[in-house]
Amino acid sequence: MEKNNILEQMQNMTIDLNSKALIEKAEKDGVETMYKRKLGYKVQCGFGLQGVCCRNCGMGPCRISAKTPRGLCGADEHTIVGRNYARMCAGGAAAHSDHARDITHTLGLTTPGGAYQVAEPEKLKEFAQFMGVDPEGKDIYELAHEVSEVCLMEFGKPHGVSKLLARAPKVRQDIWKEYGIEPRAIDREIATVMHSTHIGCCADIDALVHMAFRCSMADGWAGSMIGTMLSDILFGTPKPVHTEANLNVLDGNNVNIILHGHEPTLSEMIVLASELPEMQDLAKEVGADGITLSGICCTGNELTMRHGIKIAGDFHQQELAIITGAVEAMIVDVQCIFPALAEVATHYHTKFITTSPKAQITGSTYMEFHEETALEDAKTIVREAILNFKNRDASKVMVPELKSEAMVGYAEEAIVGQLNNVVNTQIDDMNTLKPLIDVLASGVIRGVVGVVGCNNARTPSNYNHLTIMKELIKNDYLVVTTGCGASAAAKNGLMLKENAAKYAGKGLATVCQLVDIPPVIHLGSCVDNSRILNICSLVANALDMDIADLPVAGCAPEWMSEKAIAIGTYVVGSGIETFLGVMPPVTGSSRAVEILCGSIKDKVGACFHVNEDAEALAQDIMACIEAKRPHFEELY
Ligand code: CUV
Ligand code: SF4
Repeated sequence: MEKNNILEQMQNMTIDLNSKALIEKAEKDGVETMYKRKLGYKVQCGFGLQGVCCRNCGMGPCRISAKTPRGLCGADEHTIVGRNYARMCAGGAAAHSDHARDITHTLGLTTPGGAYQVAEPEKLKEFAQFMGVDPEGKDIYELAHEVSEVCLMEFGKPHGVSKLLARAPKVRQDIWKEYGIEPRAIDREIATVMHSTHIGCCADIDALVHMAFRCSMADGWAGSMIGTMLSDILFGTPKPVHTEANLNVLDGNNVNIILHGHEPTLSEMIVLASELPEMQDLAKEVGADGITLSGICCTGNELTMRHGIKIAGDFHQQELAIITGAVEAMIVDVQCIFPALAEVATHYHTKFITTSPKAQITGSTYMEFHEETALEDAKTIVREAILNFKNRDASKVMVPELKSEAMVGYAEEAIVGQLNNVVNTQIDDMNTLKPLIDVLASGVIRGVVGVVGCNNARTPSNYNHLTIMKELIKNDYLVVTTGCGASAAAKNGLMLKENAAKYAGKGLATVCQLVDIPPVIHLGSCVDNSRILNICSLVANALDMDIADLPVAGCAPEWMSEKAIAIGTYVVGSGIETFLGVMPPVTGSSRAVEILCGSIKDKVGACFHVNEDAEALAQDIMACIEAKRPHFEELY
């Protein structure tokens, strides 16, 4: 292949202009990126793509084809696809929930004046009450510790189902009861899936899908919901705040520290540490003007939501960030971290610092972080980053030109409150929710779509996200977003009220101007998809409807992680039609496709819809919501 041709092919795999520039720099610097590796994967394994490869026992791997329609144990394509799908859900639920578990333990470590404190005492009291802990007459830290214990029980309690299901409308809870997908303890659902997908256990596609749903429900309606709630209590409920996004946020004269991964327990401490005068002084001593923190992936989302910390980039830009040559340290904890960062970092001065025993990576600098010694650990890590500034090689630095401004930080309270022109209201009554409901019912806003999730190398980075978001807002659908979808929107000016007139339809643009919201609303990280469940529940409760009656939809245009599959599954389970821009590995089983994209609707009131053509997918979403509107208007 000719050199230019290779470069062009790689650049065509993203629509981000900064990324294109850095892909070219990577070629010059002789650094391999995901885009280069993708070229080597011209043909991907057809069995894997269809989900019909099983290696659940040592007699395999077995692969289903016309000649070999059954594995050695006799498992057919439906069993194998079903087991693989259920295991993806379990993997995703485990990741989100284990993150939530750490946050929950952290709540137990809070002390007045300590590294971790209770930032939202009122929210804590309210939540305590909900969880059955009486806040009356208790010291706030005593209460925090008690709530921590009660929440920890949600992971392993021997009896009963998730307490958080009670947030959903009663009709919805009945649907779950009827189908039997009320999740029990989080760990139990995950273990049950692992057990049932072991060789010689479950071999019925309906039962496997059922199990996958119950496990995913434990993610959405327990793990993620606890994660979000306790993160707000610990670090503050996000409020609208200005930020900037894309790799130009790296500052040529500052020590650049990028935080990448997921758990705010680490990143919040890095923020605290880097703001200390001693660290600022140290930065000056080594010849920098100061310290610039920025984020990648969901850690970036958490930080920008709560502090306006700039978004360096998304999942597909993690290698490119180091390739700018301007990053002193990439500090990571868990999830969505390319092991490739270790190799990329060897070409530059960047320190690639891993911190979690759950995600150690060969070739990284491992500096274990403990919540018990959080601030001290954070200081050690930040110091390491600052001292690395002197090793920066100016001849290797190229910070690309583009960044965009954005307004972020819309928690449930902010979205509802902003529509009601009061920020940080308590969302408790029909009055507060009325403006939101009115604009929906009148059709000024046709519907609300959660466009969320990752970047996937099977589509050009960001292309599906932007195509779908733009089409939706142009047609007066309000978009809420989390995860790397949120980064895509922020990088491209969709999170600015000022751009509403340019991108949004007349109805939506008017609402944006009137109540001061952008047409695409940043709702946080992937665990914050639980905020979407909350908002839907609030609205449905206020109207005495089921979530499935609302003119809303979910969409993951470029999903790639197991977490995303778990999210999609609990969103469907919650009664929200869910649209995927990339086909999950289930096509090898006609039954699995029939159920997931069809008959599951009879059980939960929604199903999956897949279309790998982004324009067409946007049309599908709008058609689906329009079909819901008459019924919604009638009920209203
Ligand atoms: Ni948790 S899961 S690539 S960071 S959204 Fe981004 Fe979001 Fe997917 Fe990962
Ligand atoms: Fe093959 Fe069955 Fe073993 Fe899977 S569980 S690898 S299908 S023998």
